[in-house]
Amino acid sequence: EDVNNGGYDAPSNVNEVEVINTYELEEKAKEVVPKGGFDYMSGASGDEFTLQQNTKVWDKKGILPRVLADVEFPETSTSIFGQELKVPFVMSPIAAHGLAHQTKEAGTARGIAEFGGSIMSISAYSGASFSEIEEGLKDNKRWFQIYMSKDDEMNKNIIDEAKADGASAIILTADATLGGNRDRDDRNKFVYPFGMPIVSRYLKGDAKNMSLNNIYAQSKQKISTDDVHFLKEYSGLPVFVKGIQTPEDAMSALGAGADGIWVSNHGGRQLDGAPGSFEALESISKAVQGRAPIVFDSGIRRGEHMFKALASGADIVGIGRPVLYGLALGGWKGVQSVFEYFEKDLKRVMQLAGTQTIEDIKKARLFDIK
Ligand code: PYR
Repeated sequence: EDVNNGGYDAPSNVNEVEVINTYELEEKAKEVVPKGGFDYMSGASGDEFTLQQNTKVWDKKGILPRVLADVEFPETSTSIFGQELKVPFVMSPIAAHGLAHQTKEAGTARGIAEFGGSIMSISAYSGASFSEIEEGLKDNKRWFQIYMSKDDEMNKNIIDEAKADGASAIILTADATLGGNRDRDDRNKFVYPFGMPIVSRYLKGDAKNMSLNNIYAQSKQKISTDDVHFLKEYSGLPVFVKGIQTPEDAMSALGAGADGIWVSNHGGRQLDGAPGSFEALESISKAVQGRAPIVFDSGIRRGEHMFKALASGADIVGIGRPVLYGLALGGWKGVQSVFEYFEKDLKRVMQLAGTQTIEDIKKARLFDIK
Protein backbone atom coordinates (compact mmCIF):
# COMPACT_ATOMS: atom_id res chain seq x y z
CA GLU A 1 0.00 0.00 0.00
CA ASP A 2 1.37 3.38 -1.06
CA VAL A 3 0.88 5.95 1.67
CA ASN A 4 1.61 8.80 -0.75
CA ASN A 5 -1.26 7.65 -2.87
CA GLY A 6 -4.04 7.71 -0.28
CA GLY A 7 -3.75 3.97 0.30
CA TYR A 8 -4.63 3.36 -3.35
CA ASP A 9 -2.47 0.53 -4.62
CA ALA A 10 -1.50 1.54 -8.15
CA PRO A 11 1.10 -0.55 -10.02
CA SER A 12 4.73 0.57 -9.76
CA ASN A 13 6.65 -1.73 -12.13
CA VAL A 14 8.65 -0.29 -15.00
CA ASN A 15 9.07 -2.47 -18.07
CA GLU A 16 8.50 -2.51 -21.81
CA VAL A 17 5.08 -3.74 -22.85
CA GLU A 18 4.37 -6.00 -25.81
CA VAL A 19 1.54 -4.40 -27.74
CA ILE A 20 -0.26 -6.85 -30.03
CA ASN A 21 -3.14 -4.38 -30.14
CA THR A 22 -4.36 -1.72 -27.76
CA TYR A 23 -7.65 -3.50 -26.98
CA GLU A 24 -5.67 -6.23 -25.22
CA LEU A 25 -3.85 -3.61 -23.16
CA GLU A 26 -7.19 -2.69 -21.60
CA GLU A 27 -7.85 -6.30 -20.61
CA LYS A 28 -4.38 -6.62 -19.10
CA ALA A 29 -4.60 -3.29 -17.27
CA LYS A 30 -7.86 -4.45 -15.70
CA GLU A 31 -5.92 -7.19 -13.93
CA VAL A 32 -3.43 -4.83 -12.27
CA VAL A 33 -5.27 -1.56 -11.63
CA PRO A 34 -7.53 -1.31 -8.54
CA LYS A 35 -11.18 -1.64 -9.56
CA GLY A 36 -12.28 1.91 -8.71
CA GLY A 37 -9.44 3.41 -10.74
CA PHE A 38 -9.82 1.01 -13.65
CA ASP A 39 -13.57 1.59 -13.90
CA TYR A 40 -13.02 5.35 -13.77
CA MET A 41 -10.40 5.26 -16.55
CA SER A 42 -12.08 2.78 -18.84
CA GLY A 43 -15.69 3.69 -18.13
CA ALA A 44 -17.89 6.30 -19.72
CA SER A 45 -21.37 7.75 -19.31
CA GLY A 46 -24.90 6.35 -19.49
CA ASP A 47 -25.20 3.19 -21.55
CA GLU A 48 -21.66 3.78 -22.81
CA PHE A 49 -23.22 3.99 -26.27
CA THR A 50 -20.93 6.82 -27.35
CA LEU A 51 -17.87 5.06 -25.92
CA GLN A 52 -18.71 2.04 -28.08
CA GLN A 53 -19.56 4.15 -31.12
CA ASN A 54 -16.13 5.78 -30.93
CA THR A 55 -14.47 2.54 -31.98
CA LYS A 56 -17.33 1.18 -34.13
CA VAL A 57 -17.67 4.13 -36.49
CA TRP A 58 -14.27 3.48 -38.05
CA ASP A 59 -16.10 0.72 -39.93
CA LYS A 60 -18.09 3.32 -41.87
CA LYS A 61 -15.06 4.28 -43.96
CA GLY A 62 -12.47 2.17 -45.71
CA ILE A 63 -8.93 2.84 -46.89
CA LEU A 64 -8.04 2.17 -50.53
CA PRO A 65 -4.87 0.15 -50.95
CA ARG A 66 -2.76 1.97 -53.56
CA VAL A 67 0.03 0.20 -55.40
CA LEU A 68 2.90 1.20 -57.72
CA ALA A 69 3.11 4.18 -55.40
CA ASP A 70 6.90 4.21 -55.15
CA VAL A 71 6.75 4.31 -51.36
CA GLU A 72 9.39 3.14 -48.91
CA PHE A 73 9.98 4.14 -45.28
CA PRO A 74 6.93 6.41 -44.92
CA GLU A 75 7.63 9.70 -43.17
CA THR A 76 5.38 10.58 -40.26
CA SER A 77 6.79 14.00 -39.44
CA THR A 78 4.50 17.01 -39.38
CA SER A 79 4.11 20.27 -37.50
CA ILE A 80 1.54 22.29 -35.60
CA PHE A 81 1.75 25.94 -34.54
CA GLY A 82 5.30 25.98 -35.89
CA GLN A 83 6.44 23.06 -33.72
CA GLU A 84 7.98 20.08 -35.48
CA LEU A 85 6.63 16.67 -34.56
CA LYS A 86 8.06 13.23 -35.36
CA VAL A 87 4.57 11.73 -35.51
CA PRO A 88 1.09 13.15 -36.13
CA PHE A 89 -0.16 12.09 -32.70
CA VAL A 90 -0.01 13.62 -29.22
CA MET A 91 -1.13 12.70 -25.72
CA SER A 92 -4.69 13.82 -25.06
CA PRO A 93 -5.35 15.46 -21.71
CA ILE A 94 -6.46 12.98 -19.04
CA ALA A 95 -6.92 13.55 -15.31
CA ALA A 96 -5.27 11.62 -12.50
CA HIS A 97 -2.73 9.31 -14.18
CA GLY A 98 -1.84 8.18 -10.66
CA LEU A 99 -4.81 5.85 -10.87
CA ALA A 100 -2.81 3.84 -13.41
CA HIS A 101 0.68 4.00 -11.93
CA GLN A 102 2.44 5.34 -8.85
CA THR A 103 4.65 7.63 -10.93
CA LYS A 104 1.49 9.54 -11.98
CA GLU A 105 1.84 12.05 -14.85
CA ALA A 106 5.64 12.06 -14.45
CA GLY A 107 5.64 8.48 -15.74
CA THR A 108 3.56 9.35 -18.78
CA ALA A 109 5.72 12.41 -19.37
CA ARG A 110 8.94 10.41 -19.29
CA GLY A 111 7.58 7.82 -21.72
CA ILE A 112 6.63 10.59 -24.14
CA ALA A 113 9.97 12.36 -23.68
CA GLU A 114 11.93 9.14 -24.30
CA PHE A 115 9.86 8.53 -27.43
CA GLY A 116 10.51 12.13 -28.48
CA GLY A 117 8.85 14.33 -31.05
CA SER A 118 5.33 14.28 -29.66
CA ILE A 119 3.48 16.48 -27.16
CA MET A 120 2.29 15.84 -23.60
CA SER A 121 -1.02 17.46 -22.70
CA ILE A 122 -1.02 18.28 -19.01
CA SER A 123 -4.48 18.21 -17.42
CA ALA A 124 -5.54 20.81 -14.89
CA TYR A 125 -6.79 17.79 -12.95
CA SER A 126 -3.34 16.22 -12.91
CA GLY A 127 -2.43 14.39 -9.73
CA ALA A 128 1.17 15.61 -10.07
CA SER A 129 2.42 19.19 -9.90
CA PHE A 130 4.11 20.90 -12.83
CA SER A 131 7.51 20.40 -11.21
CA GLU A 132 6.87 16.71 -10.57
CA ILE A 133 5.81 16.26 -14.20
CA GLU A 134 8.93 18.09 -15.36
CA GLU A 135 11.08 15.40 -13.76
CA GLY A 136 9.77 13.06 -16.45
CA LEU A 137 9.10 15.54 -19.24
CA LYS A 138 12.53 17.21 -19.34
CA ASP A 139 11.94 20.11 -21.75
CA ASN A 140 9.76 18.03 -24.04
CA LYS A 141 6.89 19.97 -25.62
CA ARG A 142 3.71 20.31 -23.60
CA TRP A 143 0.25 21.82 -23.91
CA PHE A 144 -1.86 22.73 -20.91
CA GLN A 145 -5.52 21.75 -20.61
CA ILE A 146 -7.60 23.97 -18.36
CA TYR A 147 -10.69 23.37 -16.31
CA MET A 148 -11.44 26.93 -15.35
CA SER A 149 -12.18 28.33 -11.95
CA LYS A 150 -15.30 30.47 -11.52
CA ASP A 151 -12.81 33.17 -10.43
CA ASP A 152 -10.77 34.73 -13.23
CA GLU A 153 -7.98 35.78 -10.87
CA MET A 154 -7.46 32.07 -10.15
CA ASN A 155 -7.50 31.39 -13.88
CA LYS A 156 -4.81 34.00 -14.43
CA ASN A 157 -2.77 32.42 -11.68
CA ILE A 158 -3.08 28.97 -13.27
CA ILE A 159 -2.24 30.29 -16.74
CA ASP A 160 0.81 32.08 -15.31
CA GLU A 161 2.00 28.81 -13.81
CA ALA A 162 1.35 26.83 -17.02
CA LYS A 163 3.23 29.43 -19.06
CA ALA A 164 6.15 29.46 -16.65
CA ASP A 165 6.16 25.68 -17.03
CA GLY A 166 6.56 26.09 -20.79
CA ALA A 167 3.11 25.34 -22.18
CA SER A 168 3.00 26.19 -25.88
CA ALA A 169 -0.81 26.06 -26.20
CA ILE A 170 -3.88 26.13 -23.98
CA ILE A 171 -6.65 23.58 -24.40
CA LEU A 172 -10.06 24.72 -23.16
CA THR A 173 -12.12 21.62 -22.47
CA ALA A 174 -15.58 22.95 -23.16
CA ASP A 175 -17.67 19.76 -23.03
CA ALA A 176 -17.32 19.00 -19.34
CA THR A 177 -19.11 21.70 -17.41
CA LEU A 178 -20.36 18.90 -15.20
CA GLY A 179 -19.66 15.20 -15.12
CA GLY A 180 -21.38 12.74 -17.43
CA ASN A 181 -23.59 10.16 -15.75
CA ARG A 182 -21.02 7.50 -14.89
CA ASP A 183 -22.72 4.44 -13.43
CA ARG A 184 -19.46 2.66 -12.70
CA ASP A 185 -18.15 5.51 -10.55
CA ASP A 186 -21.48 5.84 -8.74
CA ARG A 187 -21.54 2.11 -8.00
CA ASN A 188 -17.94 2.19 -6.73
CA LYS A 189 -18.53 5.47 -4.87
CA PHE A 190 -15.36 6.55 -6.63
CA VAL A 191 -13.34 9.40 -5.14
CA TYR A 192 -9.83 10.42 -6.15
CA PRO A 193 -7.32 8.88 -3.74
CA PHE A 194 -4.88 11.81 -4.10
CA GLY A 195 -5.01 15.55 -4.61
CA MET A 196 -4.86 17.75 -7.71
CA PRO A 197 -2.16 20.34 -7.05
CA ILE A 198 -2.94 22.58 -10.02
CA VAL A 199 -6.62 23.21 -9.23
CA SER A 200 -6.44 22.77 -5.45
CA ARG A 201 -6.05 26.56 -5.25
CA TYR A 202 -9.70 26.96 -6.23
CA LEU A 203 -11.23 23.87 -4.65
CA LYS A 204 -12.62 23.54 -1.18
CA GLY A 205 -10.35 20.64 -0.32
CA ASP A 206 -7.51 19.48 -2.55
CA ALA A 207 -9.43 16.84 -4.59
CA LYS A 208 -8.29 13.96 -2.40
CA ASN A 209 -11.34 11.92 -1.37
CA MET A 210 -13.52 14.09 -3.60
CA SER A 211 -15.77 12.87 -6.41
CA LEU A 212 -15.42 14.16 -9.95
CA ASN A 213 -18.92 15.66 -9.74
CA ASN A 214 -17.91 17.67 -6.69
CA ILE A 215 -14.77 18.94 -8.43
CA TYR A 216 -16.61 19.83 -11.64
CA ALA A 217 -19.25 21.67 -9.61
CA GLN A 218 -16.52 23.84 -8.09
CA SER A 219 -15.00 24.53 -11.52
CA LYS A 220 -16.59 26.94 -13.98
CA GLN A 221 -19.82 25.53 -15.40
CA LYS A 222 -20.97 28.43 -17.55
CA ILE A 223 -18.48 28.41 -20.43
CA SER A 224 -18.91 30.67 -23.46
CA THR A 225 -17.01 32.33 -26.27
CA ASP A 226 -15.98 35.00 -23.70
CA ASP A 227 -13.78 32.37 -22.06
CA VAL A 228 -12.02 31.71 -25.35
CA HIS A 229 -11.34 35.46 -25.69
CA PHE A 230 -10.13 35.64 -22.11
CA LEU A 231 -7.74 32.70 -22.37
CA LYS A 232 -6.34 33.89 -25.66
CA GLU A 233 -5.83 37.45 -24.55
CA TYR A 234 -4.43 36.63 -21.14
CA SER A 235 -2.14 33.77 -22.18
CA GLY A 236 -0.97 35.09 -25.54
CA LEU A 237 -0.77 31.40 -26.54
CA PRO A 238 -2.69 29.48 -29.20
CA VAL A 239 -5.99 28.26 -27.71
CA PHE A 240 -7.78 25.06 -28.68
CA VAL A 241 -11.45 24.55 -27.96
CA LYS A 242 -11.82 20.86 -27.13
CA GLY A 243 -15.08 18.96 -27.27
CA ILE A 244 -16.22 20.20 -30.69
CA GLN A 245 -18.66 17.78 -32.35
CA THR A 246 -20.59 20.05 -34.73
CA PRO A 247 -19.65 22.47 -37.54
CA GLU A 248 -21.69 25.18 -35.78
CA ASP A 249 -19.56 24.97 -32.63
CA ALA A 250 -16.37 24.92 -34.69
CA MET A 251 -17.52 28.16 -36.35
CA SER A 252 -18.39 29.72 -33.04
CA ALA A 253 -14.99 28.75 -31.57
CA LEU A 254 -13.18 30.23 -34.58
CA GLY A 255 -15.33 33.34 -34.36
CA ALA A 256 -14.22 33.74 -30.75
CA GLY A 257 -10.61 33.60 -31.85
CA ALA A 258 -9.77 29.95 -31.22
CA ASP A 259 -6.53 28.96 -32.94
CA GLY A 260 -7.26 25.25 -33.04
CA ILE A 261 -10.33 23.00 -33.09
CA TRP A 262 -10.16 19.84 -31.00
CA VAL A 263 -12.75 17.36 -32.19
CA SER A 264 -13.53 15.07 -29.27
CA ASN A 265 -16.40 13.65 -27.29
CA HIS A 266 -14.22 13.19 -24.23
CA GLY A 267 -13.85 9.46 -24.82
CA GLY A 268 -17.62 9.03 -24.52
CA ARG A 269 -17.50 10.20 -20.91
CA GLN A 270 -19.82 13.19 -21.18
CA LEU A 271 -23.02 13.27 -23.27
CA ASP A 272 -24.05 9.69 -23.97
CA GLY A 273 -25.91 9.45 -27.26
CA ALA A 274 -23.42 11.77 -28.95
CA PRO A 275 -22.09 10.45 -32.27
CA GLY A 276 -18.92 8.44 -32.49
CA SER A 277 -16.29 11.17 -32.71
CA PHE A 278 -15.03 10.13 -36.17
CA GLU A 279 -18.56 10.58 -37.57
CA ALA A 280 -18.42 14.24 -36.57
CA LEU A 281 -15.04 14.96 -38.10
CA GLU A 282 -15.66 15.33 -41.82
CA SER A 283 -18.41 17.94 -41.61
CA ILE A 284 -16.37 19.95 -39.11
CA SER A 285 -13.32 19.82 -41.33
CA LYS A 286 -15.39 21.01 -44.32
CA ALA A 287 -16.64 23.96 -42.28
CA VAL A 288 -13.19 24.86 -40.91
CA GLN A 289 -11.68 24.77 -44.42
CA GLY A 290 -8.11 24.76 -43.20
CA ARG A 291 -8.41 28.05 -41.30
CA ALA A 292 -7.21 26.37 -38.10
CA PRO A 293 -5.56 23.05 -37.31
CA ILE A 294 -7.83 20.24 -36.20
CA VAL A 295 -6.86 17.77 -33.52
CA PHE A 296 -9.02 14.67 -33.37
CA ASP A 297 -9.54 12.25 -30.48
CA SER A 298 -11.94 9.69 -28.99
CA GLY A 299 -11.56 6.20 -30.40
CA ILE A 300 -8.03 5.95 -31.82
CA ARG A 301 -6.86 2.38 -31.20
CA ARG A 302 -4.95 1.50 -34.41
CA GLY A 303 -2.84 3.03 -37.15
CA GLU A 304 -5.77 2.61 -39.54
CA HIS A 305 -7.82 4.89 -37.29
CA MET A 306 -5.11 7.53 -37.40
CA PHE A 307 -5.01 7.25 -41.19
CA LYS A 308 -8.79 7.61 -41.50
CA ALA A 309 -8.87 10.63 -39.21
CA LEU A 310 -6.01 12.35 -41.06
CA ALA A 311 -7.67 11.57 -44.41
CA SER A 312 -10.91 13.11 -43.09
CA GLY A 313 -9.52 16.48 -42.11
CA ALA A 314 -7.59 16.02 -38.87
CA ASP A 315 -4.07 17.47 -38.76
CA ILE A 316 -3.06 15.67 -35.58
CA VAL A 317 -4.73 12.93 -33.53
CA GLY A 318 -4.79 12.47 -29.77
CA ILE A 319 -4.35 9.17 -27.99
CA GLY A 320 -5.65 8.65 -24.48
CA ARG A 321 -6.75 5.46 -22.75
CA PRO A 322 -4.25 3.15 -24.56
CA VAL A 323 -1.43 5.27 -23.11
CA LEU A 324 -2.84 5.02 -19.59
CA TYR A 325 -3.02 1.25 -19.99
CA GLY A 326 0.60 1.24 -21.11
CA LEU A 327 1.44 3.32 -18.03
CA ALA A 328 -0.39 0.83 -15.81
CA LEU A 329 1.41 -2.14 -17.34
CA GLY A 330 4.93 -0.76 -17.48
CA GLY A 331 5.27 2.80 -16.18
CA TRP A 332 7.20 5.13 -18.49
CA LYS A 333 8.56 2.23 -20.52
CA GLY A 334 5.01 1.01 -21.09
CA VAL A 335 4.03 4.48 -22.30
CA GLN A 336 6.97 4.49 -24.69
CA SER A 337 5.92 1.04 -25.95
CA VAL A 338 2.44 2.34 -26.78
CA PHE A 339 3.81 5.38 -28.63
CA GLU A 340 6.20 3.12 -30.57
CA TYR A 341 3.35 0.76 -31.41
CA PHE A 342 1.29 3.58 -32.90
CA GLU A 343 4.25 4.90 -34.89
CA LYS A 344 5.02 1.47 -36.32
CA ASP A 345 1.38 0.70 -37.04
CA LEU A 346 0.78 4.02 -38.78
CA LYS A 347 3.89 3.52 -40.94
CA ARG A 348 2.66 0.08 -41.95
CA VAL A 349 -0.73 1.48 -42.95
CA MET A 350 0.93 4.33 -44.86
CA GLN A 351 3.08 1.88 -46.81
CA LEU A 352 0.13 -0.36 -47.71
CA ALA A 353 -2.02 2.62 -48.67
CA GLY A 354 0.75 4.02 -50.88
CA THR A 355 1.28 7.21 -48.91
CA GLN A 356 4.79 8.50 -48.31
CA THR A 357 3.96 11.50 -46.13
CA ILE A 358 1.29 12.89 -43.82
CA GLU A 359 0.33 15.30 -46.63
CA ASP A 360 -0.25 12.24 -48.85
CA ILE A 361 -2.61 10.81 -46.22
CA LYS A 362 -4.53 14.08 -46.13
CA LYS A 363 -5.07 13.78 -49.88
CA ALA A 364 -6.02 10.10 -49.74
CA ARG A 365 -9.58 9.15 -50.65
CA LEU A 366 -11.55 6.92 -48.27
CA PHE A 367 -14.58 4.94 -49.40
CA ASP A 368 -18.00 4.64 -47.74
CA ILE A 369 -19.00 1.31 -46.25
CA LYS A 370 -22.75 0.85 -46.24
C1 PYR B 1 -12.95 12.91 -16.84
O1 PYR B 1 -13.00 12.12 -15.90
O2 PYR B 1 -13.46 12.65 -17.93
C2 PYR B 1 -12.30 14.18 -16.67
O3 PYR B 1 -12.15 14.92 -17.61
C3 PYR B 1 -11.83 14.58 -15.37
